[in-house]
Amino acid sequence: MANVGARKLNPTPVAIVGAGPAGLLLSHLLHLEGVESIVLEVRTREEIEGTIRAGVLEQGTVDLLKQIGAGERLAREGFVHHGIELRFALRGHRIDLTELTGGKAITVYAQHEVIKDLVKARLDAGGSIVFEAKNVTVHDLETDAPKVRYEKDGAPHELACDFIAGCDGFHGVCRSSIPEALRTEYLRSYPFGWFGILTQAPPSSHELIYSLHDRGFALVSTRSPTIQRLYFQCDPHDRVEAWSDDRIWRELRTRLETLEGWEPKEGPVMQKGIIAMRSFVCEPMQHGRLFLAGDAAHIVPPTGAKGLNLAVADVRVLARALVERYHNGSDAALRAYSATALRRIWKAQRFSWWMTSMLHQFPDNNRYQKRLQLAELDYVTTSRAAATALAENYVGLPFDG
Ligand code: RFL
Ligand code: PHB
Repeated sequence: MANVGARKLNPTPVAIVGAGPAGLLLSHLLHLEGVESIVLEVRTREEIEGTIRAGVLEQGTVDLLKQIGAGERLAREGFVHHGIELRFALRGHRIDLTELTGGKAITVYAQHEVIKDLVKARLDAGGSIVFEAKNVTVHDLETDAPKVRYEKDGAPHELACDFIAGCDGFHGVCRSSIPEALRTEYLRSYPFGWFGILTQAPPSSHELIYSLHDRGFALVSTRSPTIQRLYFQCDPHDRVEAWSDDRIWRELRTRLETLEGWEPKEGPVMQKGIIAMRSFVCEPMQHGRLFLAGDAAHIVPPTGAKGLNLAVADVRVLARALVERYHNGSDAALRAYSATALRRIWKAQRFSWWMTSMLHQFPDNNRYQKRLQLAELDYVTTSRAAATALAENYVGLPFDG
């Protein structure tokens, strides 16, 4: 990487592509340390603030959002959960996250609410977010004067900067700007998807329920006292229209049944969709002056609730490295960015893969493998050591671990 120590500060030191959790948080973390940035987002503010995605925030994510002044509504409206339930063979088993991790918990607070809070924090601080930035391309990555080109309202723009952060998600343009010969991609696809619904109903449970049933996985989550989020394993090629409300609730009732006759609280389905499941990592996460963060560099299946939290962990490392660069003139942390971030990413990959493997029906699993799955669940719910391993991963590994 070329040295920028002697150069005058660029008017836009850091160009950030993508206003998801990664891009917005990076921009705010940098701002708080006196490093300015511009965020370029292809969608409108209404679209990014309305996209339904994740719901579970790790303890470290919550602590960080509070620390940077974007956690006030989260503290008021988020639901702190101290445990989760694993349900299999028609019985529920509680994992006490807080007791097993020495006081940590998770918070259920929708990703689009985090986005609203971060957009507000950026705009209140005078930050600049260019919405509807079309045809974004990144250039001269291997020089010390990289550029981002884009169109806004039909007019072309060129942004000169010192560094580019590719926070543009899995389908963005930044990752593919790293020459193919210089990156290695690791991919695992799963032979199923998740059918997700939002329903207008009271909570069915005060903690999340992850259930393995002969017919497949189901998950009970929540959003508010009146809106619930539930998922069930489905054929990834299934059609959303093939699922009427009646059929959805019949499937959920079956997959969540217990010996005591547990049933979810039902209501009208307000939104439904099918989510693909994959595990993916791109290495390295940097090329010249381009640094990837979040889904742009890696994807996990949602079973471990790690995607958003990993994006947060990445930009924390990246922000620190950029700040060190600007404050002390040292490139060391930037050079190490990919390797530092990947240590935690691969652990989250392992956890997400493990939760997914333990809790889903795989079409080619034979009887033997199905019994192993049940043995794994039995072990996790009866051994304190195994439950602790789940709990410490679920609430989130240390940022620097
Ligand atoms: P995002 O959120 O995809 O944001 C990328 C942004 O970049 C914009 N963009 C571009 N902008 C300019 N030019 C381009 N060419 C661009 N291309 C794209 C996009 O419009 C977008 O605004 O990536 P980021 O910031 O890395 O954040 C990642 C998280 O969004 C993702 O990992 C999570 O949603 C994953 N996830 C979960 N993560 C959790 O931590 N806990 C959960 O409980 C959880 N549940 C989930 C999930 C993801 C789900 N889906 C739909 C995949 C549940 C679901 C159903
Ligand atoms: C959610 O509430 O959307 C959610 C919860 C737990 C997961 C994934 C998604 O593992």
